[in-house]
Amino acid sequence: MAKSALITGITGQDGAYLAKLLLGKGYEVHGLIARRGSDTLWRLREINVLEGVQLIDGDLLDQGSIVRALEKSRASELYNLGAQSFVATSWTQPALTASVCGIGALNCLEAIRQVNPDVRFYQASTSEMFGLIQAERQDEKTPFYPRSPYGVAKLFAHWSTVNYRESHGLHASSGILFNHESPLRGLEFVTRKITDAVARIKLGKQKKLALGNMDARRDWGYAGDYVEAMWLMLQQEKPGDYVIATGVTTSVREFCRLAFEHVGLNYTDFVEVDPRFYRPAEVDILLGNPAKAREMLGWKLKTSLHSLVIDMVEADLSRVSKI
Ligand code: F7E
Repeated sequence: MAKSALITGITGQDGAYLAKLLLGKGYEVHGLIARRGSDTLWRLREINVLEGVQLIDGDLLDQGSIVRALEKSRASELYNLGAQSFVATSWTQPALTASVCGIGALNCLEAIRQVNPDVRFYQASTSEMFGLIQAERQDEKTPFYPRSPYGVAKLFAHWSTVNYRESHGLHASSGILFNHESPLRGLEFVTRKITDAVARIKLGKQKKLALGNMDARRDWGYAGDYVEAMWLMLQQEKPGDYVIATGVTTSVREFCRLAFEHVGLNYTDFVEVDPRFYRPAEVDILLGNPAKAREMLGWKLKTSLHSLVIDMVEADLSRVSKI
């Protein structure tokens, strides 16, 4: 019988790539879908997985709906990718962020206990938990110091995952993923904001690009590579926590330079700094050490930042040229 998986946040970037990966491995893939807001199925459509997945109505804030989704899907793996994932919004909607990112994870863990404690659980933890970094390269042993309501909420979810593993013996793992991008990234995040603007400027549909802190540095990888690590974590005999990162840190400025350079433009001619995009507390630099994932999971990074930038710019050129 085919294995069955349930994904919260299936309509997001990672949800779409994970659905594709699991379908390719012969899984039956179910996605919890909140049906709040506008149509968010474009990613599933764009990478041709919408037909293959089964969507179940439910919400991370409604534990009963997660219970029902687990029962209906008979999933043996639950991937909790649902979130209010835009850090800047977490200052204007801190309680919503805490509920969805924090209590949402707890609701998943409780639902597993209720329906079937053998269901394996993946929690989408994040490098935002390191925030004001306490070590030059962050790994699983680095102390956390979140700098945003989002980071704080994710830390609650992370420790709940550890706690349910230790208290109830659940196979619950936490992937501490550093920033990961792709052509499916939302436009509010800086990488996609840049590649979309590069395409619009190149095609004469936009004149300038306004950004915030261009000196912030991130460890940027490709989302398609990172979802593989999620799956690998749930295939291990024992659950655990793993940092997933590239081990290279790059500034927003350098990302801009690479993206504009790909279309033969100089970013300094188009980018303006607008303090409106500054954050109340910034995470200045992140740099992960994925040695444990390499050794224990056999996880390998396949995509370089340079080729990721090119893929994102090309995808946006193609989209913008059709508007
Ligand atoms: O910002 C700076 C901004 O919004 C990156 C989420 O997936 O990764 C992501 O969080 C950096 C920050 O991502 C603009 O201040 C400058 O330093 O792309 P971002 P993020 O906040 O790092 C982690 C791992 C997650 O878990 C999150 O869910 O870029 N920046 N100018 C800007 N950022 C944005 N968005 N827009 C600007 O105009």
